[in-house]
Amino acid sequence: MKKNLYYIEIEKSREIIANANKIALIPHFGPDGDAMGACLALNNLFEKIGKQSVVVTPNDYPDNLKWLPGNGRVVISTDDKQKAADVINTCDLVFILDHNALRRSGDLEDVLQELDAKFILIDHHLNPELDADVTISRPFKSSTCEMVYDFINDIGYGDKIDKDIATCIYSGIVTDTGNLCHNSSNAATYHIIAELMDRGMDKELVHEELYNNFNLSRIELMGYIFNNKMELIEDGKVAIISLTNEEKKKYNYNDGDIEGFANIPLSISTVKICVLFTEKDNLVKMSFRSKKGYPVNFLAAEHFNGGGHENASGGRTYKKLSGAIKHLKDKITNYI
Ligand SMILES: [Mn+2]
Repeated sequence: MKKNLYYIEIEKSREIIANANKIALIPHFGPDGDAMGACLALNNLFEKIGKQSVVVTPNDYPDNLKWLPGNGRVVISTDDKQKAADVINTCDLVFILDHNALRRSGDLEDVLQELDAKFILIDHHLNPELDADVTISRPFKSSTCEMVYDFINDIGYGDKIDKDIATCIYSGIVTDTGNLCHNSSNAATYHIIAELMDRGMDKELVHEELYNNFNLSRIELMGYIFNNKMELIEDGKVAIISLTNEEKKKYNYNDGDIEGFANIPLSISTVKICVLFTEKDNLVKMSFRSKKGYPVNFLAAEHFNGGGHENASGGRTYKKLSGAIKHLKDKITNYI
C-alpha cells in the first residue's frame, strides 16, 4: 500500500527525534497561547522521555500564559540574547511551531539560519516558506496544539500525554479558536478535548488562569477603547478600533493586554469585519477578525503586508495611524 505523505513525515520525525541529543522548541514572535502551548507540550513530552529540550522564545509573552506547566524553564531572547543564542547553538533538532517562516522567529532568525541542525515544522498557517527536514502543514486545523496532539500520538508517545501536556494542548486549542468560536467546527477537535480531560486536564482551571487573570488597567483600557475609539463604517458592517502609543502609556499597557479586543465588535449583529490598529514603535500593526463568509486573509495580504487565517489575520504598515486607517477605508469596499 502506498503510504500517504503525512506518514512519511511522521516516520522521518520518529527517526530524527530518536537521533537528537538536544531539542529547541521555537514559537513565533509575540508568542500566543497556541504557540506557547505547542512548545511547552512538546517540551514536557521530551523531558518525560529523557530527551534534553528547551523552549526559546523570540520575545516576552502575556502573563496569563505564564502558569502553563514547564513555563519556568523558558528562555526569552529579549531578556538574554546571548543565552538564547548559546542554547540554540547546542541543539541538533529544532521545532518551528505555530509559524512557518523564520522571519517570524524575530531576533532568533539569524541564529536559526546559521544553525546546523534538523528542522521539524508543525503549523496551521497557509503556505510554509521554510524548507524544513519535516514539514507538517495543515491550514484546516483549529490550532498547532491540535496538530501537536496528533503528532505525539502518531510518533508513538500517545500514552505519555499526562495532565501537564494535556493542559498545554488544550490551552492552545481554546485560545486559538476564541474559546471554540471559530476554526473549530470539526468533531475531531472535541474528541481530542474529551481525551485531554480523561488525561486529567482541568478545563475550569485552564479558563480561570487564561481569562480571569488580568489587571484592572486592561479593563479600563477596554472601556476607553469601545467608548471612544470604535468607528462603524460601511453601514455598520465594518468596525475599526485603534490604540496609539500615547494611550498605551496612559493605561500601563503590557504586551497581550489587547488580546481578544478585535473579536468583541463581532458580537454586534451588523458587524462582519473588525480591524484593530495598534501603534507599535514606528509601525502600525493590524488585527483582522471576521465572521464566516467574510475572509480577511486576502485583504491583509494584498494591502497590509500580512496574511493568516480566513477569519483571523494580521498585517503591518509603516504608514502613520491615520494613513493606515484611511487606506483600509479605501480598500475595504471590495471585501464586504
Ligand atoms: Mn495558531
